[in-house]
Parts: sequence; structure tokens; C-alpha cells
Amino acid sequence: MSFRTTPSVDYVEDVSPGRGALAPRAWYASSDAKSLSLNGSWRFRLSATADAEDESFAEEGYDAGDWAEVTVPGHWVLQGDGAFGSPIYTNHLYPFPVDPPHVPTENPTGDHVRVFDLPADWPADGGAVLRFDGVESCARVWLNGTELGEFKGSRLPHEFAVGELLKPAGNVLAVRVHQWSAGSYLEDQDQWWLPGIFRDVTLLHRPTGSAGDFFVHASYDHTTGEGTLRVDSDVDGRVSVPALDIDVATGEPVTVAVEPWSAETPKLYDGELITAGERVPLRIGFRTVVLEDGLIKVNGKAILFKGVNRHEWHPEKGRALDLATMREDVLLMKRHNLNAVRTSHYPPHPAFLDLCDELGLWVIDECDLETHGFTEQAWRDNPVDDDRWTPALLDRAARMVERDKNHPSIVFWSLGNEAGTGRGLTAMAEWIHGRDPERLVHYEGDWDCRDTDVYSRMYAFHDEVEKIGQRLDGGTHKRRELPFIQCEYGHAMGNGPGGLADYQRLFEAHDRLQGGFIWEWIDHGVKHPELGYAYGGDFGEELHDGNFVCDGLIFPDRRPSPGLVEYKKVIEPVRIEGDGADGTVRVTNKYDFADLSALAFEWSYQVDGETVEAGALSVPALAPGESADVKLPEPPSHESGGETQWTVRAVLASGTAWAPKDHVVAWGQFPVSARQSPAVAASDRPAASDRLITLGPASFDARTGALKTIGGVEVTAPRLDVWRAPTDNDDGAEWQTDTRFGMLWRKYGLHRMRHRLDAVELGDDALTVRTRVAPAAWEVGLATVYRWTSDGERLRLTVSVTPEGDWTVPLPRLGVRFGLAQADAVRWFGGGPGEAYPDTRTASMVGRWQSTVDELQTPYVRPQENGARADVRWVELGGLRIEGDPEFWFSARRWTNEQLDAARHLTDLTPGDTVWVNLDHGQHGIGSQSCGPGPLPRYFLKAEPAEFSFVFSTTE
Ligand code: IPT
Repeated sequence: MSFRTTPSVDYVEDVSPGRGALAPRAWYASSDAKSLSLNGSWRFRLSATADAEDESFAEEGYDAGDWAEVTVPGHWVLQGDGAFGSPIYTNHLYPFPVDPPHVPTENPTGDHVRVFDLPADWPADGGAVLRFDGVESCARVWLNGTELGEFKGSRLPHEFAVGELLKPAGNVLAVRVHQWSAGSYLEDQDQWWLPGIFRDVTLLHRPTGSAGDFFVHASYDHTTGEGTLRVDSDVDGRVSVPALDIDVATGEPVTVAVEPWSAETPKLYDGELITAGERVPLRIGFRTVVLEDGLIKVNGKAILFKGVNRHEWHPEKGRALDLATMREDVLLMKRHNLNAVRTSHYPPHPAFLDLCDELGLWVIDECDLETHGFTEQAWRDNPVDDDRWTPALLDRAARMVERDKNHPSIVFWSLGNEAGTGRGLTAMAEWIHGRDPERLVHYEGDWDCRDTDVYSRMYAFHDEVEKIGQRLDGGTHKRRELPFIQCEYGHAMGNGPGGLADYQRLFEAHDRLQGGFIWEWIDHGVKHPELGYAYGGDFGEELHDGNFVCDGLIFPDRRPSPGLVEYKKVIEPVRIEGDGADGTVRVTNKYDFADLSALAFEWSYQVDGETVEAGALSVPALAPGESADVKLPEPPSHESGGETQWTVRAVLASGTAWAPKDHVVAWGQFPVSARQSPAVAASDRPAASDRLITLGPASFDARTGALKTIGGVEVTAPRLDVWRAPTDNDDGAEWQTDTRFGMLWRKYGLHRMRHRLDAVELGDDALTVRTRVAPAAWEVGLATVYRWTSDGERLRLTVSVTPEGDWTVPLPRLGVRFGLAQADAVRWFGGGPGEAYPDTRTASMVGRWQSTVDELQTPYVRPQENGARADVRWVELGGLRIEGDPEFWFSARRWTNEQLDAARHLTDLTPGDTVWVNLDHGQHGIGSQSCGPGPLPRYFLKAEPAEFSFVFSTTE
């Protein structure tokens, strides 16, 4: 016989969504009804299991005075300096045995207590509601000793009626939170597992006659320019929109001329819902979303998503985001030309959606649902195909739709992510279609599109996307009628993603392709005292997926990574192409709705990268899709012989809600006269002494031919270098079936090339050093000849490389590396200001740039190849000037590429005595193979015969 002395925790493993909570409804902040934030410091006690402690802590009079404290909103594992456990990162593997709905006995459980008084002016009449905006993963709640209920659905709101229970002072709110529950099986998103009350807790007064749930329907008829407003409300009242002279009863439609809402023109009308007991502010955006002619149309026009997937992330607070951080995200998105966001993979904090309404972003609002880990067992027992779980799925769908339905920015509801297929998903889609026929339904996991209004895929390769665009992809009849989006593409892990411009060309070429969403917005690095930013494994997790959680367009501190700068350029809403020779520029408006009247255009003219003159360019306020050819002024006069080009920029003509006046939206550059290659007459003759060979300004080791000094500058001799610290995209994901070059490069020993000296030859006009560069164990090699010449002042190095043997892999890079004892400031003429690689170079602008060796580094959370500048004509650093023939890729760092390769965190990189400079003739493309295609073949750096030169001189 057995009996329990411990509290019953059966609800933890119950597949039902919970009990006690109120029906879901719209999320809004009242103008006049009182509310009390219960955010702040709460008493906290952590137990190792769900039933370790009884429920007496919830009783009035319980003294939690000796408990620890945590901040709400927050995750306990990110507080207490490790005393409360640590985060766990897995991509899709459940960090517990898969035996639904069971969870481990070890189930970290946080008891939270908050004692509060009602403000003196808290009305005595009416009721009150206690709202939890997000608790991971399962909570049981008591107020003043009375149990209110329990709930699951971490990123969804739950409300309880508490009016009867409130006292003027000394209210005791007790919340028991379990890290693992049946709900965890539905929340297998690729992110950190972070238990806690991580969104706001609020007490809302509900006056007699207050509004309950309401649904704002605001459509736009593009044929008449009229909007129709109807606010359906549980509680009757009036709806007023002063700017439109609207004052109607709830439920009554009214049609008036309006300015429509779009992501580009986010016109919101302030209104009010007035019930007997309450006034609720409304922000109304009129727009109509339909599927028509196989296209997603808003206000009669097909739209193109230039989107990103956004997880909520803050390096110290996890998913407990403050308003300023949310705003920063939206501002950064707008400033980088993004027009859409998929709230991967759960509804965000509702304030984020307010910002999307206000500043203008199309939103795919995604439900808090992912069961990805079931893929490991061929989707057996998948909760989305098991009727017992369907109530939980429908509850989640309803909590999302009801909470968020009044946001004009939301154009799609998404059922969730990576949950396979099943009847539960169909039930969700049916319910959503019925509840909100005015929006479309998205889900990627069913390629037959049984339940969805769009064919959506993730990481489809360019060639497949093109086929889909051409409608040659086949599929079910239904799918063939649908538009296509990539809900995830361009995996922004580490250096990259490459190939975005190639995708964008396809999206723009085929109507059916309505754009995509980069994976993902931000690196989920956790701020760490020793490691800088931690990733999977850094907390000793038994299962983890390493730095796969750091795959964002912005770094954990929200600084834009080069990937975001590249994306901004690739998706710019104005195309500026020119012909330098005939002095015209063709401007094309690529917005879907806006004309160009918000933009001002500027031209500038550069001679050798230096702007000599600039001015305004008058461009007509083109309508979407229109182009115009605009004449540039006469080129300014300047000394002849230089390399010249035009740069034309489109900037904001005046400040907007998201960026100041003069913010650059788009640009184009076009050459006028080409660069003259540097010429050095080979007039000097190398002279050998005992130990040294001298040639012009340089000295070499007489035995090895290795360069030692140029003028007064000591160098570690340049040698051929083909290695780069593999990027996450070079390494590729283990499931990729295409060749992963990062692995092969290592296999073939490109990181341990040996340099055999074959000859040092002194000629009449050159010093020639012959070598063979090759890895141990393989027959392949690179016959490499360094030929040095000089005119007495300048020194020219010509490197000739001839591959030997059967090279089956492209090279990571091809160039020379040399060392400088000292270097700090860097100036160059070439591509900048940021890094670029063959398939990430759209945003690289030709000009004069300066930086420092430290600032040239791109701080990828897991160190890897970074920081190359493209098309460099010349660079100056450490007392040297280096000109390239042809242009080259430049990078410099205070550690070697081998040290960079060995580092796991930025804190592993410590500056040495030498600044290592790479001058590259070629770089292999970047691609997106960490979760997508590798570089397209045209970006491969093939092992082929090559010759390239550098001219060295001193700057002093
Ligand atoms: C895809 C997931 O949807 C996303 O959450 C994230 O894990 C991303 O990959 C990779 O970072 S799923 C993948 C198997 C294609």
C-alpha cells in the first residue's frame, strides 16, 4: 500500500491547459480603470522537485521573510549568481526523456511570494483581475490563501478573477512555478530553457460596466479609398474616432474615407471604446489582407516581405524584455529597411506589437507551439496528432488570437513552428479561420498546405526557390495555387549569411515569391563574467547545441552585425543604378505603397575615394514600381589621372518616428574613370652580403629570402596563407548532405600547411624565392613563387601560385600573411566601412576609410574568420603603405588565424606582440550552410593558377 504525504502535483503532467483562468480576451490598457503593477522584488524559494514543499507558503501569515528574492519579471536561473540553477540550451532535443506527458522528478520549482497593499484610491466597487503575461512553464496561483488555479502556455496571458479576495492591505500573492510540465512538450523552441515569471504581473481593476473583450474590424477598400470600422464588443458601448468624425455604437459598421495602414505608411487613428464603466483607447489601422490571384495582398497590392525572425532576447534578462529594448529592436529594424517580423516562435510581449503598429512592420504572429524533439522518433506520439492534447493547442491558439487581434500590423497567424503535422494543427487552423477570417494562416511544417494560406518553407536553396517562383515545383493542387514565402532563410550564425542578394533577386523576379524572414534577429548570448557571452554548454549542460543559439543579425548587445548591414542594402526600397560614363542615374521605387516624397537624393563625386564635390539631386516623387532616369551634374574638375566615381544616396528628407533626417535609406555607386594599377619599374638590383640581401628599401634573410625590413619597418616575412578560421557557415550543420568545406579543409590539412624552400635566386632586377606549400599526408600542394622588385623606393611583391595534384576542394583564402611589430591606426581606400566576403559584399562601399586594428574585428560570439575589407586599392598601417594589383581583401588582427580558430569565446583571444596582416587575392564565399545552402558555386575560391602583386612603401 502506498499513500502520499507530499502535495499533489498531478496538474504538472496534465495535458490540459489548466483550470481557473478566465476566458482569453483582447489585451489593452484602460484609460481610466486603475491597475497595479506587481512587478518588482518577490520572495523566492527554489526546490529541486515539484512536490518538495507543501503549499503552506500560500497561506496568509506565512513568513517568507528569510527567503531569497528575485526580480519579476525575470528568470530565476539568470538571477542569484548561479545559486538558482542555470540556463540550458538545446536546439530541438528535449532536455528530458521523451515520455509525454511525463516530466522528470528533478523539476526545479520556484515558489514566489509577493505581499501588496492596494493603493489608497483603489475603488471599492467592481471587480479585479490578476493578469500574468508570461510564466515558464507551469504555474499554480493563490491569493490570500485561496487557490485561483493553474496554467500552462508560457508566452501567453492568463487572467484570474480576484475581486472578492482583495483586501486593502497585506494581500499575499503566491505563485508556484515548475520548470517542466506537460506544457514543456509543446514548447521545444530552439532557445534557452528559462523558467520563471518572465513577463508582467498586473492587478487590473474592473469597474462595473467595464469593457470585456472586443474586436476591432477596420478594413480598407482600395477601390474607393474608404475604410469600414466595426468594433464588436462583449459589453455594449460607443466607439469614437474624432479625426474621422466617427461616433457609433459598438457592433455598428461605419464607412468613411481614410488613410490606410501599411508597414510603410503606418497611419493609426486614435479612438476610444466607451462603455458604461470604462474608456479604452484604440489605435485603429485600416487595412485589408486577402489571398487573391494566388498572392498575399494588402489594400489591393501584393506585398514583399523583407523580414526577420525575432525571438525575445536580452543578454542579462533573457526573455524578460523592457520596453526600451523592444523599441530598440523595432527602431533597428526600421533603420535597416526591414518591413516584417515573424514572432518566432511565440507571441511576443504585447507592447512589441504596439510598436509594430505604430512604426510599421508586417507581423506574422506565431503561436507558442513547437514539438520539434519528436522528430527523433519519427514524430511518434507527437502531441499535435493526439486528440488528448487538442484542447491545449486550441487554448494556445485562442490565447494568441484573442490577445492580439486588435493589432493592424498582424497579417498572418502562425500555428507554431516545427511541430510536424496532425489533427491538432488542423483544429487550430479551423478555429483561427473561423474566429478571424480577415487574416491569413501560416504554418511551415506542412508542405502540402492543408491548413494554411501560404506555401512556406525554411532554408530552401536558391535553385529550389527559383523553381517555386516559376511554378515548376509541383506539389498538391492547393499548394500550387498559393504564394510562397521563406519563413526562415539566411541563417545569420557567425559570419554571414551569404547569398542574400541572390535570394532577393529571385524574390523580385517572380510574383509568387513574396519574400522571406532571415533567421534570426539576435544572438542569444548570455552575459557571463568570464566568457563574455555564454552559449550552449557553458553552463555544463548534459545535452546542448553549442553556439547554434548565436545566429542573429545583431550581437547580444544589439550592435548590428555585418549581416544586418548587408541585409539593409540588399532590401533597400530604392534602387539606384547609374552609368558613370554618360552621367545618368536610374532611380526605381521598390516600395509597395509609398512614393518617394519622404526621401531626398544627394550626389557626390569621388576622386581616389575622396569626395571632391556633393550636392542635391532632384528626383521625382515616383510611385511604387516607377523608375526615372535622372541626369547627374557635370563632373567636377579635378587633377587628371585619378580613379573617379559617383555616389548617389537616398536619405530621409525629414525626421520620422524611427530615424532622423538624413538617415541613409539607399545608395548606389558607379565608376567614371578606372583606377591605374600601381607600376614599379624594376630598376634596382638585389645585392647580397653575408647575411642579408638588400633590394630598394628592403632587406631579406640571405639564406631564406625572407623579407625582414622595409625602410625602418620590421616585418615578419609575408608567406602564402590559405587558411581561415572556419566560420559557422564553413563548418555547416551536421545534417547537411552537401559537401561541408570547413570539415574538408581541416581533413586536407589546410590549417597546417608546410612551406618548403626550393630556391633563393638573385637576378639582375629581382629576388625570386621558390617554394612549395603543402599539407602533411597529401599529395596536393601549391607551387608558390615570390618575386621581389624595386625602383629603389618602393618594393613590389608578385606572388605566383600553381596548384599541383588533384585539388578537390576550394581554398578558404588565397593571399599572403605577414607580421608587423606595431600597428594601430588603419587607413584604406576600398570597400568599407565594414567587413565583406564574396557573397556578403553588397553593402561594401568604395571610399576612404579609417579604423584601428581592434575595431576591424567583428565580435562574433564564437570567434571565427571575420573583418575582411573588400576591393582594397591601398591600405596604410604600421608605417607601411600597401597597394594592390589588383585590388585585394585586407584584414589585420592581434592574433593569428590559428589562435582565432582555437578560441571558443572572445575572451580566449589575447593580443600578442605582432599584428598579423592578411592581404588576400581571393576569399571563399560564406553561404549559409550552418542551416541552409553553402555558397553558390560562383563564390567558390577554386584552386587555380593565380598571380597577384602588392607594392610596399613606407609612410614616414
Ligand atoms: C529551424 C527552426 O525553426 C529555428 O527555430 C531554428 O532552430 C533554426 O532552424 C536554426 O537556427 S529548424 C531547422 C531544422 C531547419
